[in-house]
Amino acid sequence: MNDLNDLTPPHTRGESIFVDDMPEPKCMLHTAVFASSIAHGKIKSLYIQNAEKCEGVIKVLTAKDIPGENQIGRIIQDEELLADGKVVFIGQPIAVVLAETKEQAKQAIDSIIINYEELPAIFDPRVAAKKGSLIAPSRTFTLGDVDSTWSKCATIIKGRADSGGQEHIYLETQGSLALPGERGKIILYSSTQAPTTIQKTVSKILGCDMNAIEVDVKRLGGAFGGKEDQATPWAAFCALGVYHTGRPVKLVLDRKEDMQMTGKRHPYSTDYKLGLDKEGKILAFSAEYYQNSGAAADLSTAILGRTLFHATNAYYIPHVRVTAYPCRTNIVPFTAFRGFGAPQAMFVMECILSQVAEETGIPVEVLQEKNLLKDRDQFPYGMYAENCHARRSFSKVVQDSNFDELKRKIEDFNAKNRFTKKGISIMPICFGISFTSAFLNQAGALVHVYNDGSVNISTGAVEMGQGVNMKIKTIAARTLSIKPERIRIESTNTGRVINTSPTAASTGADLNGKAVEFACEMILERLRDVASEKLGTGGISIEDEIVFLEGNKTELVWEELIWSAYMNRVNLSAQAFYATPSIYYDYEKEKGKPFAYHVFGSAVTEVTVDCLRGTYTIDKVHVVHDAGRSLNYLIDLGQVEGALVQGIGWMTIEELQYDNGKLISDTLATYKVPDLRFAPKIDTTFLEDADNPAAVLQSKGIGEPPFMYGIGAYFALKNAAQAFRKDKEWNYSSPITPEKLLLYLHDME
Ligand code: LUZ
Ligand code: MOS
Repeated sequence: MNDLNDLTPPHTRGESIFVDDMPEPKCMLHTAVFASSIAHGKIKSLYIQNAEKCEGVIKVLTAKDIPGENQIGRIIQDEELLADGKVVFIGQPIAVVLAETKEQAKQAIDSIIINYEELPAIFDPRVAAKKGSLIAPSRTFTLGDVDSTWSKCATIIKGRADSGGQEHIYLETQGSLALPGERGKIILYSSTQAPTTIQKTVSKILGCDMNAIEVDVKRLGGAFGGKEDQATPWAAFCALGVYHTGRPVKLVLDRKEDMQMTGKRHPYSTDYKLGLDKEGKILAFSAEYYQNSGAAADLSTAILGRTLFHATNAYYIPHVRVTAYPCRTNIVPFTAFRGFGAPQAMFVMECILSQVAEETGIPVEVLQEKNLLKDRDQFPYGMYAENCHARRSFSKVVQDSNFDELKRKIEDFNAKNRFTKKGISIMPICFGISFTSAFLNQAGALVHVYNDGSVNISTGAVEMGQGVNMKIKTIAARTLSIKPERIRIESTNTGRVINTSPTAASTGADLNGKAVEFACEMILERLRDVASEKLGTGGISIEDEIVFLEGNKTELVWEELIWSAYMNRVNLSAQAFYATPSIYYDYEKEKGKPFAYHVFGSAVTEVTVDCLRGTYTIDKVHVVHDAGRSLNYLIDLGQVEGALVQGIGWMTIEELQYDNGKLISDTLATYKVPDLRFAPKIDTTFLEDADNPAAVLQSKGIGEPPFMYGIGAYFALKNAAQAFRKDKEWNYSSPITPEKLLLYLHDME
């Protein structure tokens, strides 16, 4: 019994196979992508003939070579696979060279001649909104009556907050390998979170049925949302290459190409207004969010929705009106990224509370505490908080971190030190679990028990380092009551599990795990009948691979039971399906119950700023997180820590820099991500007694929620900086890079 499909050992030994590690088939072609160098314009002429004459080049693909529809838009059909006549962002694919070697393909790119007629481009979402350049109509959520409440407020504040984008920096860049099959079939290996999206889009591009396309995904070297929609073009180019040449085709982007050509987290710019009573209780909140959606919809409209769903974060506000605009600009389409629009909204809410604290003198943690959600509080979208741990996690993190004493110590330190200042913050979170598009909340599983008792499981879940395979193995082992070592998790394959939803929205284990639980129960049911035949009627159970009759141990063990089932011609395969019950949403009214449940938690962040240099360290973060009943402590701990550090990166050092729509921070030298030394000490506690009846084995989704603890770093840094410059107005703009902090500290703006 080996365990080679588990996460850790093969990874650390370098044995795990990713797309680029697969044995290369004979006659495989390599590719290079020719992309737009202007942000907006007409293609007046495109001359590829010289490239086709280059050594080793077999063919150059352009829009003309697409036999089906030149369209990759999933929610809105507004994105061409290959630019046809006009380009709308820098990095937009125009042609793909197929050649015998990667070097030959890359070299041929230089021989392509293109002439553009440049058109005016838009990069700022507010400018886009003013010009009516929207991806889709705006959406507005309302609760209570905002307009008549302002006059009842003791304090009203207004302001603006801006947050930057974020590059995913998955370790494995985007890529795909396509193999020709018989009678038009194409087998695609792809680094994607969404095998069915690839299958469907490729079939549309090629003008064939979905059953002609098989997508297989073993694992990804990270994704973080970046491969929910944006894995498609690379797979489509490979498939198109197979279609035209009959040869295997591979395309794996290098880091720079990946950074230049693929979408990132959406930057947002937001205007807000908030009113409170004398005691600091929030009465009314309004906001307009301008999402920089980029040049095509991609997942922007769904992300915009999640922004509105998280506008009030973990707080209860009785009167709300929030509107969000998906603004079309001439930048690579922005896409899903861990949190999916919620971090942007939650950042705004904390900016507001920080500003209120400054203007009223009420400490921000007092404002936060006073307004935290409790059971039966209503969200602006109509759902009520249930099993709400907002207050519990907040008071626990305050207690566990010794917040009051820490704060005193920091004030003390700051009084004694002129050029080094410390800061502290608390960041509560509340994140809804379920795809907000209700139909996506479905999953299938296929469980096989071979006649030697070993088990093989396929689901729609994609392993991307988040440990979903380990969780699925745990669920199956617990349900069947067998050793996890007997279970192997198969690749995710559209031939075995169909119509898969993307592994996204922190639902991978919830949805697919539940389908696995159902399938295992179906097999168990049949096995109990087999055991009854052998042992006589009575209550049959299996515990730790031993069959029990009426609670008494018998001689019958798992392997024999399975062999008997096989000899008696009993079906040892089961396919099962799960669809999250009781969720619904009315888009007309913008009301419903979009989420199966919410995840809560709170974090305390401590930082130190060198006020002469603007540099800083994120010293320590205390997290109290609600993981339900964790399926795997180490995996969930890893998700909390990884998400937190990624969130801190978004808020602090990760800065996308554009020059007229061209990304200039397009290497890991110019785009800095947190490393081990930058990461803080992290002290994580999971809430006890936090069962969750709404998900498999009382667990909770873990992938995205802890990302938003990272927002605390921004406000801890503000806290420290203001200990140095008490008088100065803060500009609510993230990331707060050392450069920006230095400018704040020393009037160099
Ligand atoms: N993807 C998606 C997501 O298609 N819908 C969602 O609601 C979502 N939420 C978080 C992350 N990815
Ligand atoms: Mo997502 S942001 O692909 O869960």
